[in-house]
Amino acid sequence: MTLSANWGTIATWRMAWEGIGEAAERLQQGGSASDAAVHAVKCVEDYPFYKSVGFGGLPNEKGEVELDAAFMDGTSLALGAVAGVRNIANPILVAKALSEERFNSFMVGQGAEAWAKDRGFESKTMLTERAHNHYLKRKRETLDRGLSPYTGHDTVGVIALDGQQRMSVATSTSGLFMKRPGRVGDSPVSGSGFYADSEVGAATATGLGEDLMKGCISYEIVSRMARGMSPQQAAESAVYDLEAKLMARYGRAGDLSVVCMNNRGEYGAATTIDNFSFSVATPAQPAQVFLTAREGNRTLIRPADREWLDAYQRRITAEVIQ
Ligand code: SD4
Repeated sequence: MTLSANWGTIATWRMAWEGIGEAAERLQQGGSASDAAVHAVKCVEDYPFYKSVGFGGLPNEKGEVELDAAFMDGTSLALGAVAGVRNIANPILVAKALSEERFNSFMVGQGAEAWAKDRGFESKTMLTERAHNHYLKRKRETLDRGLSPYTGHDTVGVIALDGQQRMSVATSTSGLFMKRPGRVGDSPVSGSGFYADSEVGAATATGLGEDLMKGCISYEIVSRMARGMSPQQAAESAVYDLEAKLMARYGRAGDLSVVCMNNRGEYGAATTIDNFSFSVATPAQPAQVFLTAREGNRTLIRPADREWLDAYQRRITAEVIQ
């Protein structure tokens, strides 16, 4: 998809739609890419009905919410990340603050929590009653029906391009549902869950972190754009090449989904699954949700219609029946 734009923002999943809308307003008014990306992710972290990011995120197998987040400034290449943090209201704000540190910019667990507390970042109990009910229900279903606890995923990754051609990317997730305590996926790992280089573009991923990390997928997409591919070509070729390589060499491949944007505001998306959605805003296009469909080694993209959007809202706010 080609659009000329002097600013733009794209994010994984429908859940980023509202945040992308607010980020677009900031970008339109001359705001920076880093502010826009962080703000959009914070909106998702704060919304209790998104069960895979921030407040309301699903817990690990012991019933505790452990969160990962990262931020990268594509101009200075500064990056900050946290992994496995508990009881922090906005992991993305801590990641952004860590990106301003020369050393110790990727912190995990208790060390990260203590640093955040010292710096005055808000503490909050991140497990909601709703997320706890989901956990109990899924735990029982998993035991009763032998379902994989690891299916289902939704990391938010937001890319922003500002009017000064600066790019940033921000991610946040509660990680794989029912993960082991201490497990970390791709989302806070540079080059895997995210990468940004303002001279080229940025990419961010969602899916099975264990497999996304095997291909450093976000760095790979940015490299392919640097070598002259359009964002859509870079996204599709990187995702399907990685899937093929995993099948040939590892014997299986988990879900792999990505979005990317170059520094002209052209964007792309690719996925190995059927129900991947993403959100975009550019000067030519108010915040809009798109749905994808895989066809061979192509990812087809169409706008989400009102019916789909309404059904989504009903689904995510529906009562969790135990
Ligand atoms: C992870 N990639 O922790 C994350 C999970 C995810 O969409 O994307 N969910 O592996």
